[in-house]
Amino acid sequence: MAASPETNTAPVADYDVLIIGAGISGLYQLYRLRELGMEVRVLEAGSGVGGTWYWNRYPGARFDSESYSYSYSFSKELLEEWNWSEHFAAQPETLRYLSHVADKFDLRRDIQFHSRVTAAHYQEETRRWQVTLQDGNRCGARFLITAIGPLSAPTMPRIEGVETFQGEACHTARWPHEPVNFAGKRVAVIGTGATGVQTIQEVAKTAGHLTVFQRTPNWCAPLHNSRIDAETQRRIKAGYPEMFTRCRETFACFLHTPDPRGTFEVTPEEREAFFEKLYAERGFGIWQGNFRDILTDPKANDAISEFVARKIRQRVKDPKVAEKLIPRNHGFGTRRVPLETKYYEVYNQPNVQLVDINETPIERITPAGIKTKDAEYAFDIIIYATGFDAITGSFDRIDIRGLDGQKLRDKWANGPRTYLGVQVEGFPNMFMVMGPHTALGNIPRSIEYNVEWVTNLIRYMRERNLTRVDAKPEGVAAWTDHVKSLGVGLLSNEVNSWMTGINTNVEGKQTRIIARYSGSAPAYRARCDEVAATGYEELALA
Ligand code: NA7
Repeated sequence: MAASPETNTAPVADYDVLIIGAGISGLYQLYRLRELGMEVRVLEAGSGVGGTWYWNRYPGARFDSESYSYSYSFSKELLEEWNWSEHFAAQPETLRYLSHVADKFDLRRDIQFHSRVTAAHYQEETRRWQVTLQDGNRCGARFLITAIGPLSAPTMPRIEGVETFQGEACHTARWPHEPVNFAGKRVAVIGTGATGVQTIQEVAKTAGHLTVFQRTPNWCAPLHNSRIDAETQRRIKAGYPEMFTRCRETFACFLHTPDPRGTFEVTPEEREAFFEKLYAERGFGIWQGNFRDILTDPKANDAISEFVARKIRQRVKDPKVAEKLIPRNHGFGTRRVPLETKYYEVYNQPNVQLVDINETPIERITPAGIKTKDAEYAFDIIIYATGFDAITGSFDRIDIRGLDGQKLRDKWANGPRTYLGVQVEGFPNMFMVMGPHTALGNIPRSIEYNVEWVTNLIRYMRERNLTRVDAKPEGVAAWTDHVKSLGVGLLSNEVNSWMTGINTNVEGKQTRIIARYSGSAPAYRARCDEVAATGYEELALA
């Protein structure tokens, strides 16, 4: 039986740093800390590296940021040798890439797999963290780095009878490693977020019959993926330095950045032509590279929403179905925009049915399938594309305790409070990579910055024999207020979504919070750089 952290007296293994998670953040953090000559251990719940790309093996899973803009940028050799086969690589390729990174830099020898962290307690006497794993084993370190991802705690729907279903059932983020065959099968998908959309368009290709249970439609836009030919490959590689420079300069580290014009500063014809151009282009341009005011001015937002609604009506043959697929409770881009490949056309297929569960709510899952208010559906497979307990959820799942046994979960009960999204006051020597309140956007770009900032701080401490770093209350108050003020006026903060901390399936996550930093990535980095340049005066170092 696993011992609790209080009673287990078994000797613990000691390290300089413990990193939780071997995803993109954890791998890079390990690489950087090794350069400092530190003893590092990465604790990973899965059986392999990759994080998000390890867990999310669902059919159709792929990037919707351009693959090359999503690579690590720290190694020229790695950039040169890796060939992305498509503009938006599918999950298996991304997992191969991360596995290649782990091999190339010999990272695996410091990664402990099958090691889910259940508790992490700070001990002031030793200025060290003690970490407990699910199997009861423990280890300790001066520093604890959470590289646990903003979207890694999957949530099942709170629907009666979920456990009674007799067929195959799976959450998309816990997809089996073996292929699942849909041919001739009756398949249900619950959920139509970015994951649901990718799953639906893929499963519809082979399923005998697919029924989509939709609660809230999302505004989707075309991905326009294609293979990368040899000449394009050559151009991408030659252009890496400029591309990464551009990603450093854009608002959210994407290749795309808002157009400086306002929606109504151009003629209606110019506006229409610009929207058409964006709709025909690859990737997030229509969301991240649109007129500068579409996410702040409700009228501008209406204009792009009406444009995309027209596209949906053109693409879906049955007008009734088309109307169901058009969002009514939020405007374009105010939630995460799923990028799709023939998603809307799926609903023109004879083997696909859309069930609007606002009209006919799901009453329960039965042993045979799903019972709604007016029908009973039999299924062989139910796919739950029901999302994550986002941003703070992965922290909530670990018993993290700081000074005087204070629980992080309690501290954040009314929403996260952080210093630069990296530290939490009262939790000395703990750093978060991609925690709440940091710049997310094109995540690997943000990860590289975050990891390097943390590494530099640890280097600074070692050089001065400092063993304890904590955020100051005034620093936390100022940063948290700043993050909140940045959210004012953003239409996305007036909408329920994982980005505002809402999850109907999790107790206590029904109130919107400001969990994301919504300023520009360059401004975020400038602030963090300033802190480092002034000798971390804003932190309590000892
Ligand atoms: P999302 O975007 O949170 O989507 C979850 C979907 O599941 C969404 O359509 C939900 O409807 C639906 N859902 C959740 N619970 C239920 C219940 N109980 N009944 C019916 N439908 C439900 O998660 P994703 O995995 O798609 O994407 C998360 C991010 O990962 C994505 O944005 C990318 O950045 C990567 P709702 O909208 O809540 O009405």
